[in-house]
This record gives sequence, C-alpha cells and structure tokens, in this order.
Amino acid sequence: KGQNPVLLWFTGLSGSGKSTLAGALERALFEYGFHTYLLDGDNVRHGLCKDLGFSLEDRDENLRRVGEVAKLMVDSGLVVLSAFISPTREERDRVRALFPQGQFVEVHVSTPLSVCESRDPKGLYVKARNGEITNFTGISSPYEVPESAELTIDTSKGDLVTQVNGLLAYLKAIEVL
Ligand code: GGZ
Repeated sequence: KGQNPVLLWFTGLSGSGKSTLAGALERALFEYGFHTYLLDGDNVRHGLCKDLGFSLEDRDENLRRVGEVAKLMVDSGLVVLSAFISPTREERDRVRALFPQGQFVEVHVSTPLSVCESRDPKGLYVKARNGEITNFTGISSPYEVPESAELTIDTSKGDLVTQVNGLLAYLKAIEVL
C-alpha cells in the first residue's frame, strides 16, 4: 500500500509537549516504514527563518514559510509533522487552506499554561515573567485556542505511549496509515 502524504500540524504553548509528541509519533511512523520529516523551531529558526523574531508579524512570516515548505514536502510524498506554537487562528487556517480536505491535520496540544510554566525546561517562563523576554506566548503575547482542531491532547493527563497510539488510531481512521 502506498504512502498517503499528510501534514500533522501541532500547535500549543511553549512547553506544552508539541515536539515530544511529534517526535514520538515520527519514530512510530518510521517503524511502520513511512518517510517522514519533522519541522520545528530548531531546524527552521536557525536557517530558513533566522531573520525572524517573535513579534506577531514575524511569527506570521515564520509560519507562512513553514506552511509553504510543508506543502512542497507533502507534494513530494512525505508525511510531514510540524511543531510550532502558531498562536493565531488566522495563520493556522492560512496553512490549512494550502491543502486539500483531509491532508492537513491540526493537533492542539492543550496542556494548561500553569503546567507549561511549571515545567519551564529552558527557564523561558521565568524570564518572560520578569520581563527579560518580551512578547512571550501565554504571558505577554496571545495564544488563540483552536476551534476546529482534528485532535486535542493534554500532555499533563495520560502517558506518551497512549497519546501516540491515539494519533496512530486517528491516522488509521483517515487512511493515512
Ligand atoms: C514564545 C519563544 C519566544 C517568545 C523564544 N514566545 O519552548 P521552546 O522555546 O523550545 O519553543 C519556543 C519557540 C517558539 O518558536 P515557534 O517558531 O514555534 O513560534 S511561532 O510559531 O509563534 O512562530 C520557545 C522559543 O521559541 N521562544 N522566544 N517570545 N516562544
């Protein structure tokens, strides 16, 4: 059976678990023999988007570029996963509009701000609270909760294996897997 390309778009706050979830799903897809690519700030903000910061305008442009690159990758047949905060509905919907129905799957990683802030793996929330970092999502810059995400996952409830299995079950249901 051939591979049905798709873009899995993880959105959520810093520290919500987007990269962890997307990375774990990518490993599972690899086991199934899928060709995948994971786009995230680590491989995009140092190169393709290194001229961009965290103003709303720059985030817009960051996500516009990511959307276009993801589109090219999906066109080439890959299963693409992306893990960006992508804080506004407008920019997420603009990426969605690049794809036919069913080829864009929005996954809202809905872990509450209080949990993300208590995790604070890079100490960014502390810096945002004391003003060392401005325009920080959830603290001093908005995050618009998705209204039409295909899936919602709160990583403060349940374990990673169960959550990845839920994602795989969804991909089976839409015949990607
Ligand atoms: C939010 C910031 C900021 C500000 C630096 N606001 O948890 P992280 O560190 O590893 O992931 C965050 C990442 C967000 O980049 P994205 O490209 O995903 O953002 S967007 O979709 O809005 O374009 C965080 C770090 O960069 N970071 N400054 N001010 N996150």
